[in-house]
Amino acid sequence: MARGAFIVIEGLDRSGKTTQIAALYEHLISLGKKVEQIKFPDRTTAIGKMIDAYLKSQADIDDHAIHLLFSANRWESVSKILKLLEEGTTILCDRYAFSGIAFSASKGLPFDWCKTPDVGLPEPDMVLFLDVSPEVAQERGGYGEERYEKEEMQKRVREEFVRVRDCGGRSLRWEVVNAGRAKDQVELDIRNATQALFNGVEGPIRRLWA
Ligand code: NYM
Repeated sequence: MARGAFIVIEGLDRSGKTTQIAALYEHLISLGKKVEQIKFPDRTTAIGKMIDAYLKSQADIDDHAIHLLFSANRWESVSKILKLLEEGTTILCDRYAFSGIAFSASKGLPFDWCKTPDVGLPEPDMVLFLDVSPEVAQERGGYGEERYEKEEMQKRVREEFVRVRDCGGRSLRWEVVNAGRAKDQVELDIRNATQALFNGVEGPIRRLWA
């Protein structure tokens, strides 16, 4: 039996990730596929609660320490991810290690240092990067109240995402989707890009940057 596909959706804040994941999820359900949505940070765990307090500015945490907590928050989900994939369930994941590097590096932490704690995580079969300019993102009702949700920071993060893509390694499939267009157009592009994965993937799950 083919294993489930591991699909990650990345992008700036307000790029439409949550809406698009929900749409793809509904599409897969309508096709009778086994599919689960996950998201990082997962704010429900003990580590996730510390991250949540940090993002809401209720706690101050050193930049290095919070970076490691974001990574630890992924590692604590690895057994669940592998189990779902082995059972043949497709995973749609809202943010992953790529956000981790892009956001921390944009604060000035060394790029390679940022990458190290995530080396060896399950590698996605595809990363869909929803690309939107910070200006368009801002027009979409403005950013929220959390840390990082400012146009200046988002500009730097977008640049870091390009570096993250370029360090992806040979096997990583990274598709850029122009997310500055109407929701339905973006939805169609995402469906077309991921269609070949809907029936699962042959072969073992690879490890990120390992
Ligand atoms: N974020 C997210 C990071 O800084 N590092 C990470 O590893 C991850 C996964 O958290 N602005 C940032 C990006 C977002 C914020 O994400 C919360 P969301 O998708 O709004 O819950």
